[in-house]
Amino acid sequence: MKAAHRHPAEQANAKRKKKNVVASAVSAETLIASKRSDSARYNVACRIQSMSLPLLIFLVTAPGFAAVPISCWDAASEFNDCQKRDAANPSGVWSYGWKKNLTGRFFLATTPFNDPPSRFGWCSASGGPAIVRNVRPVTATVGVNPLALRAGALDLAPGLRGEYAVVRFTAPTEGTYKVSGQFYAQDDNDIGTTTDVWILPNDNKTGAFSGKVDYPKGAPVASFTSVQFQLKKEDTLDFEVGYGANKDYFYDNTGLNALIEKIK
Ligand SMILES: [Ca+2]
Repeated sequence: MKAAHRHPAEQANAKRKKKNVVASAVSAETLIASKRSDSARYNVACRIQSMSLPLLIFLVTAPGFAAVPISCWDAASEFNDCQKRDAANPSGVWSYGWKKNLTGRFFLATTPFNDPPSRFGWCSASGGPAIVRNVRPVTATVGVNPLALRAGALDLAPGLRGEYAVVRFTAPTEGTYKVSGQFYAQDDNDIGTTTDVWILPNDNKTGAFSGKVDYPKGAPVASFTSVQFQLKKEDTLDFEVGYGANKDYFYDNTGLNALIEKIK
């Protein structure tokens, strides 16, 4: 039925419904801006920010389109470090930990890593591996042969005996997940990062992404673009960093940017 032929009361209802949808969209964006650390709300942000308001209104009001099947997660911005009021590991879809070898058992890194004012995170009881973020909006310079940790950067450091630093994503539902981002050298000094880097589905090398970061002699960045994984609920994707072919963990700090999108 065209709007012009509607009963006046029905037209008024339609206007109120449209107004409510717009108000909901605006309030949802406001909510997300103030609560980015909450994964569930951040997922809503990704959905809303990726579409225009008219499209959002259509999707919310059209029969059968009440739920928008798009979700995304960002490893660095959602990192829940030890100095936060709601500090937790695991935190939502994310767990931070380590393995003795690439496909071995996953151990949670339950020891807080505190290096104020910039670096906070989690590490093993021995201090390494460690998963740390620069929580400040300026570069953090660390050490004599300096490590320059960019503002907001997430950093994975392998262990002395070849233990892998791991950021684990656990799929909240079954589906196809697209992963894009990069591992990159944080130790951009004379010695530099030399690491082997991986994205491992369910602790398995089959179907995994693998690369290496070699600041002194090779590529300082290992990028992964739209790599897809078919995951069941509770399946895992492990972003892992090892000490590389030189079997030396000194100056092996490796940055991680990873955006995960559930595309169907
Ligand atoms: Ca190395």
